[in-house]
Amino acid sequence: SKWDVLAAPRDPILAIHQAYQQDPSPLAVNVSVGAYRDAGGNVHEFRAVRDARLSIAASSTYDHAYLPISGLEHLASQSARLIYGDDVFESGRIACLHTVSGSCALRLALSLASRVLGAEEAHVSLPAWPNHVQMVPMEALKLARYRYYDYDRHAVDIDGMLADLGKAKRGDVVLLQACAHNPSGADLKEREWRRVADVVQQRRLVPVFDMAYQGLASGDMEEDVCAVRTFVRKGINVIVAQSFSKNLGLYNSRVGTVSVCVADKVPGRDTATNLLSQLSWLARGMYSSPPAHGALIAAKVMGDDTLRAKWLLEIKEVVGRIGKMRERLRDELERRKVAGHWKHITQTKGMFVLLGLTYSQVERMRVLHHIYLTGNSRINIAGLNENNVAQVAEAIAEVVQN
Ligand code: PLP
Ligand code: TYF
Repeated sequence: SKWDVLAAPRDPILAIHQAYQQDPSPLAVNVSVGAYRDAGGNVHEFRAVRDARLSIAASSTYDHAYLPISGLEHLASQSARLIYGDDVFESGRIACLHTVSGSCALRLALSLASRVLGAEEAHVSLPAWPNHVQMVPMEALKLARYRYYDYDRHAVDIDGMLADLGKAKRGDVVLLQACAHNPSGADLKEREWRRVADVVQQRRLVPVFDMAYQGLASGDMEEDVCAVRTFVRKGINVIVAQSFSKNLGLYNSRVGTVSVCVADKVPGRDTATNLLSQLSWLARGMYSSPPAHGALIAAKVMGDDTLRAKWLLEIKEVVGRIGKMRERLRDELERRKVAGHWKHITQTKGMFVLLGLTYSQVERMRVLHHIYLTGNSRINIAGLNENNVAQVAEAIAEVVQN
């Protein structure tokens, strides 16, 4: 019978996270799913988020009515300012919609490109976040891959990337991660982004930026958005999917935005408003309207000078701890003289690094050492702390030698 279906493929990252949760060993270490953990190993609540959450909870009234399809306006405008800067925001060339986190923002970005802009193919980095690969055909786009990470050099393959994008067809989507590339942690330098922007402009591609880690690469919000702003300054129309899961630690509240910035204003036409209505129409068919609670918290943090300053300071602390753990891990491996390349652990950015282990070494890490990393040997650096970093290094040493 048609109801007798096979199981769907599992999410390769969340499946490892689940396996960790089922491991009773006190030695088990979770470096799989990309959530920021503090020095004590707990998923972290930002102090500014806590303040905003408590102040909202203390109010004697609470509006449970639906948000509009486009979500919380105050969240959307704060997000657009964070991405494009105040000047571009005030120029009236931006459509920004509050969405159900970065995932729905991405889905809407692809949907707009496919259904409204008529794109037929989407180019995704090699390697990529698995959801990129899954979403593209779901929005009726053909999947193409461009070279991104060179596993031998442990760095971005900029020449391969430019060569592959140079073959894209006019109107194709190119999906770019703005900073802290998942899974490699390897980002382009500003001058490399300018070269990519040249190709995108020449070939009239539709750039979709996935920005799930703004602030968490360099510790600075502006620096981490330089790719998007490079494109905008060049006069390229861009679509941006923004997530607040990581940089506000609001994972299960599902807060994000999708925005479009158009370079030219057509006289007599309000293109930004029309784009917002197209995005709203797509969101209506997908989930109607987004949830409010996390967005109220996020908008309060970003819109209040004191809370915002507190937040930006804490982002720097978070990035500082990640940087320190990158140094600690590299140091522990080099001290043990483990064969392999470990320099890139401190040269890459954000939460992730690809260790360069084989699939069977990763399996041995899991089965023998209770260390849960994804099959491509990606570890979440933020899952490391002083209590487990030596244990992880020791396990890597063992699997490399055996
Ligand atoms: N894009 C990338 C590369 C991610 O790592 C994530 C993180 O989960 C997302 C998008 C979207 O996340 P969310 O839907 O939690 O905002
Ligand atoms: O890559 C990660 O670990 C994060 C979290 O389906 C995540 O982006 C992983 C898988 C997934 C949703 C989020």
